[in-house]
Amino acid sequence: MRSIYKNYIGGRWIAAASGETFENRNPADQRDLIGLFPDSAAEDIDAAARAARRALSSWRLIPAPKRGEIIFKAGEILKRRKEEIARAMTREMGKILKETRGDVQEGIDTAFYAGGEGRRLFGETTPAELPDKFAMSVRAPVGVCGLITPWNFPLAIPTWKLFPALLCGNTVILKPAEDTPHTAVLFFEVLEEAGVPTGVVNLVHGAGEIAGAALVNHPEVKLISFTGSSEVGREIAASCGKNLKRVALEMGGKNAQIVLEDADLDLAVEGALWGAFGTTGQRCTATSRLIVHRDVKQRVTDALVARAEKIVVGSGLDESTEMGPLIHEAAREKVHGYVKIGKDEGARLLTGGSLYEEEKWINGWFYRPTIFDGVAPSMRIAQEEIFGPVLSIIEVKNFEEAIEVLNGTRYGLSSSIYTRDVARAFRSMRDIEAGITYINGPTIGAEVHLPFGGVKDTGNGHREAGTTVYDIFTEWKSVYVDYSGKLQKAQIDNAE
Ligand code: UN1
Repeated sequence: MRSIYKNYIGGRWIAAASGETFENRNPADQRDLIGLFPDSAAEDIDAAARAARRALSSWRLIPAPKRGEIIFKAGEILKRRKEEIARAMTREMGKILKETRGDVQEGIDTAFYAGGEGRRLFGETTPAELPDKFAMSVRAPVGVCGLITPWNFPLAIPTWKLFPALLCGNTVILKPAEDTPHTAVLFFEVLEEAGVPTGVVNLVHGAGEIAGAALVNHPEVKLISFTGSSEVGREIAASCGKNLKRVALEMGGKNAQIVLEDADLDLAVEGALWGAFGTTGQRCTATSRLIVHRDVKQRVTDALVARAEKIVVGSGLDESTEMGPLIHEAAREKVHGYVKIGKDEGARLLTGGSLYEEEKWINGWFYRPTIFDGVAPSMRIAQEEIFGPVLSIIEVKNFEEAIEVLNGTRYGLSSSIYTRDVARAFRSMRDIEAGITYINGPTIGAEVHLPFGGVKDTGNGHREAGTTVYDIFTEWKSVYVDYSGKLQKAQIDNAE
C-alpha cells in the first residue's frame, strides 16, 4: 500500500489544492518508496498564510511563559518519539542512526531552551533623560513567518526556526525540503499533540521554485528564514529586498581545519575524519579543507587515508554503518564532477573518487570517502562547496599562511585549529573570518545555546540558535512613560 501524506493548514491535514503529489524515496535504496507528498503551489501557500494570519491575533496575546510551556511539551514528545523519528529520518535522507538520533536531540535541546526563554525574552529598562519619565524596550512578534529548511538536518533546523518564532508570538508556515517531507510530517504530529493552537503552525510541501517562491512573495508573510545554498539565498534576499521583508539566511560553507606542527596528531586525524565524512560530508559545517603544516603533513595524510579506507559505507539503518549515501543522484553527480575537476586541476587523488559497483551499494547514492592531496588554495575543489565526502589537503609552511589560506574563500561558517600553543589558539580566535571557531575540535558539532551562522557569503548578518535567534523573530519597541504631568521635550528642555 502506498502511503499518502498531507499538508497541515489551519489545523487540518489536507492534500494540495491541485491534488498533485511527488514521490519520496530512500537514498540508500531507491526501490524503497517512503510515500507521496503534496506538490503544493501558490494557492496552498495562500491558504496557509490566511490561516497563520487569523491565528496571529490570539497567539501573540498568549503570555510568553505559556507559549514556552507548549514548546516544552513538544520537546518532551520529541524525547518520547526520538528513536522512531530518527529511524524515519535515516530512511528518508540516509545519514546513520547515531547522527539522526543526534538530529532529534538537537530539536529536543532547542525546545527546552526556547521553553525556558518564555520566562526571559528580555528587553531593557533604562533611565530616561527627563525627570519623572520611564524608558524601556520590549519585544513584539514580527507576524507570519515563512521558514524554508534543508534536508541535511530535517528536524533540527526546522526546530531552530520554528520554536523561537513561536515563542516570540509569531505564527509560521514551514516549507521543508522536498527530500525530507516525512520528517516534517512527524514533527507536525508532535506539534499537534503538544497542543499548538489551530493555524499557529502550518506545513506546506512542494518544490522550492513553486511553493517556496510563493511563500517568499506572499504579502502576508513578513519574514523569511532560509537555510540552504548561497545561490538560492541570494535570490530569496533579492525578492525580500524588493518588498522590504525581513530575511535571515544561513548558507554555504567551505570550512577548514588547520593542523599545526605541535598538535596532538591522533586527535587531529580523528577530528578531520568526523568533520569530513560525518553526514557523508553533507553539513554546511563539514570540513572540506585540511590545512596542514608541512612538518607533519605526511604523517597526518597517511593516517587519514588509512582510516578513510576502513570507513564502513552502507545503509544508515544498519548500526555498524559509519557513512550513509548522498541524498540523491544529482548530488552524487555533483560530487563526482568535482572529483574530475580536482584531477584536471592537478590535485592528487589519494583515495576514493569513485562509485561502488558491487551489489550491496547498487541501489543507493553511495560514494567512496575521497581525499585529495597537493591541493592549491585557488583550485576550485578548495574554493567551492562540494557537499559530499571529499577532503582537500593543503600544505602550508607556518601559522600565518594557514590563517591566510583558511580565510581565502567567499564563505565563513565554521573553522577549526589543532594546536597546543595557547598564543596561536587565541590569535586564531581573533583572526579567523568565520561565525564559528573550534580549538582542538572538528568543524562540526555546534550546540544550540550559542549563536549559529557565518560571515561573508555564508549569511546576511543574522545568527540562529543562542539568544541571538530571538532578535530575528522579534521587532523592538521602545516605550516611554511620562508621569510628570506636563509636556517634556527631549533634547530641548534638558539641554544647556
Ligand atoms: C548544518 O549543517 O546545516 O554543528 C547544521 C553542526 C550541527 C548543525 C549543522 N549541530 O554540525
